[in-house]
Amino acid sequence: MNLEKIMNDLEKKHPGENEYLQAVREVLESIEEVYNENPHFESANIIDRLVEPDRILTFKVCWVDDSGKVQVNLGYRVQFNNAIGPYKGGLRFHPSVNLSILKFLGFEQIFKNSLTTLPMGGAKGGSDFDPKGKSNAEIMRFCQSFMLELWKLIGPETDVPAGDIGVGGREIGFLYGMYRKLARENTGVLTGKGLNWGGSLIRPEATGFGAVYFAKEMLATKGETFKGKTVAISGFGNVAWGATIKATELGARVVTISGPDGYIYDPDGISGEKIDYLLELRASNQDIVKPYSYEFPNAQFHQGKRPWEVKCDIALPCATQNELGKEDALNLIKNGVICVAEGANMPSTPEAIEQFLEHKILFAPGKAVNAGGVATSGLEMAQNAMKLSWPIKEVDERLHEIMCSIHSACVKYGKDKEGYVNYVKGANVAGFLKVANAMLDQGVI
Ligand code: NDP
Ligand code: 2IT
Repeated sequence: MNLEKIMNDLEKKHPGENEYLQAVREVLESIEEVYNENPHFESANIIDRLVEPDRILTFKVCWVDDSGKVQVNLGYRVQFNNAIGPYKGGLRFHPSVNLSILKFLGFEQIFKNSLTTLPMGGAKGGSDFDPKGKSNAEIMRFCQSFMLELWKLIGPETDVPAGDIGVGGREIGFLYGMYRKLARENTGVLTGKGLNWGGSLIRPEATGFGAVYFAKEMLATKGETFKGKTVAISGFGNVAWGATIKATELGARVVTISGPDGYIYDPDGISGEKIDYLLELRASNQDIVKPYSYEFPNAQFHQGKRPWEVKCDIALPCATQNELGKEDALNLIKNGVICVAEGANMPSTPEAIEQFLEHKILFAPGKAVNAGGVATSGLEMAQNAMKLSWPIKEVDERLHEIMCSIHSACVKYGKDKEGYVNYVKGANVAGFLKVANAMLDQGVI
């Protein structure tokens, strides 16, 4: 594999798509060795076929706001690869959304979904719509208009979207309602549905729970547990919420959460009624973290800062891409961090990852750590196909098993001669091999 030539060609073809190029480089660096050892990958030109999405749908979303003004946003769906199952991946509504971000997320999703052991291909979609400050009625009208275009491309055996940043249970409800009306069918076309209309128990918690189950396995390789540990978490969305609950349940103290404007440090730990309070604030569509420090006076708000300056044993970045840079990594290491597990997608920059690996910190990438979300989406699809619902215990046990199996796959392909597990390499190689072999089996299409 001529990595630099591949990257140069991609940069020329897709100038400025920095997140996408970053995600591709990371995967190619990891798989270079296994790719070169298996010449049949090169003769089938697997790399060129993997790095470009199968197709991208771009569309305009027009909707009317509460003042009667017509608003226009952009909508996208990137269908990346469906060699091992229907396209599967979330929808992100955030003003920063562009093609580069959705291509990076769709590309990552291929390998993540492959790791889950379930038959799901990779996709991602979304819009530059900003849900912040919008009324429920505005969100409904936007979702309906968005689905008016998207429904033609998706289906329970074709492409199954779900939530991501800015898309939770409420948005999935509005999207599903419109799909059902247009397609005239009730099928498992979206995951993250409400429990009364085809959703799965544990799906809302699954990404955060799964991340903590994965981190628990990482800690166990060093004879450590969550008990008594101090945990720094960023974000306070769906993923951070589930991770906070599960880490607390396992005996840890979560001391930070964050938003785009800064972070909260709460030395007493964020649990119980404090989580309920944050959920209330989140449901109001407003910035959430600052008011926390008025409600709970022991907590401090650090404007414009990231939580990585706090002393902690475990760090779980759960907000967004590239939110943890080299200086943050060095701070965490200086303060004695033992484990960094990515709840978000690509939250650490390549320079930060380099530091974690160099210092032999337990570090695992989002595509392994946060795969519990999409894995439970896969379990929701299975329940929908059987037209029944499993009890909490069954879904949670399956999620736990899947996270343990992803951990084993990372160890299998990522352990070096000295016994250090490079989870980045392990996850990328394990995810890649399954998809690449499926592509070889199915011929050039
Ligand atoms: P949510 O919209 O529920 O929450 C996002 C959180 O991140 C919010 O606390 C938000 O703060 C914060 N945030 C958003 N943008 C920024 C930014 N630019 N800087 C700092 N903080 C920011 O999203 P999710 O919890 O669903 O997603 C979080 C991450 O996890 C994303 O990387 C997503 O791709 C990934 N993920 C999500 C899965 C899921 O099932 N939902 C599954 C796997 C991965 P505020 O609300 O104040 O803007
Ligand atoms: O990044 C992700 O894996 C998600 N946002 C969840 C995707 C899904 O289809 O459940």
